[in-house]
Amino acid sequence: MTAHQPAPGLPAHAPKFAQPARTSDTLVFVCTYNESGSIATMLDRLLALKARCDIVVIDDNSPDGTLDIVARRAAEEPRVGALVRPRKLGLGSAHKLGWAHARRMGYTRIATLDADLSHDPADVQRLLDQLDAGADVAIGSRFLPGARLDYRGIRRFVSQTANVLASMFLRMGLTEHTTSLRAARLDRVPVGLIESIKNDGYSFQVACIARLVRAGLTIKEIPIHFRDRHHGQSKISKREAVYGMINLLSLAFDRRPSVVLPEPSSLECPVCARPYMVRRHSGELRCLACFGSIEPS
Ligand SMILES: Nc1nc2c(ncn2[C@@H]2O[C@H](COP(=O)(O)OP(=O)(O)O)[C@@H](O)[C@H]2O)c(=O)[nH]1
Ligand SMILES: [Mg+2]
Repeated sequence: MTAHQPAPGLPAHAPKFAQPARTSDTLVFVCTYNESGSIATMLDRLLALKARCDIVVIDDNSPDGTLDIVARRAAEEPRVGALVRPRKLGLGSAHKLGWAHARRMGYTRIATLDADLSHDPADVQRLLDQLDAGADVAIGSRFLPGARLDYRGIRRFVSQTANVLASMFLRMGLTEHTTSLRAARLDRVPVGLIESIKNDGYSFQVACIARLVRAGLTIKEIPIHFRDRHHGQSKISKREAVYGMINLLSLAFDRRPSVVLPEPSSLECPVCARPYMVRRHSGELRCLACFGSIEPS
């Protein structure tokens, strides 16, 4: 592993981070793109949880100063780290990097949530409590009885419709399929099951939960209060929403067992020297941290 980031492609003034270290068995990762308005509060509230956890921010070189805020916190708190990517490479690929990082570092539990405070960091503790109570995976649902969803208008309609359609097509007994507010027992999830998902964008979340259910894991949903963001802007595009629908249909009709690709013999990226190479369905090897790739020979 390299001693320091950033990866090639980052401006010289980008803050440098040491490779995150492991100080507990639980990793919480938060994916960010332009979240300078909320990231400090998010980190403070995660650090205050009852369960001791390490926190890694996976940032795509946000131009709004998110990384400077994370760097200040990381300098004083060894439990906070960051993985920086050279440009906006998609929410799904950022999540795959979070899973790959947790594996490489030997964490046994993983949790994740959005950085815009739509998800209450205190709910991470409630999800971890569900893992302690025996669930393999826990999900914060906006649609269970007792849950609250603050979206109004078109956003509310799109979220509700996407999840009703996912319930109808996928029949996994879940009410929530599209959120990132989740926790999992990593030691129960087969190696590579999540890292080898094709989707690099928002549709990753549905593909991920379908794989976890189809792998026979026990999933527990808990009701949450989902707030609309107060800072910054949503990054979801109309294109992502349309692709999400196509992805849902493909998951519904293709029920063959998930193809888990074998890990490459060397995990180290020849471009950024970080240990996040994964095999893609095309046979190509690709780094989840910088998208550097090696064509199949
Ligand atoms: N690293 C990374 N994070 C992203 C990307 N796109 C969105 N995010 C983060 O993913 C989370 C959810 O995104 P958001 O725009 O709030 O989506 P919405 O809640 O569906 O509107 C936020 O923390 C974003 O900053 C991306 O391409 N890369
Ligand atoms: Mg959001």
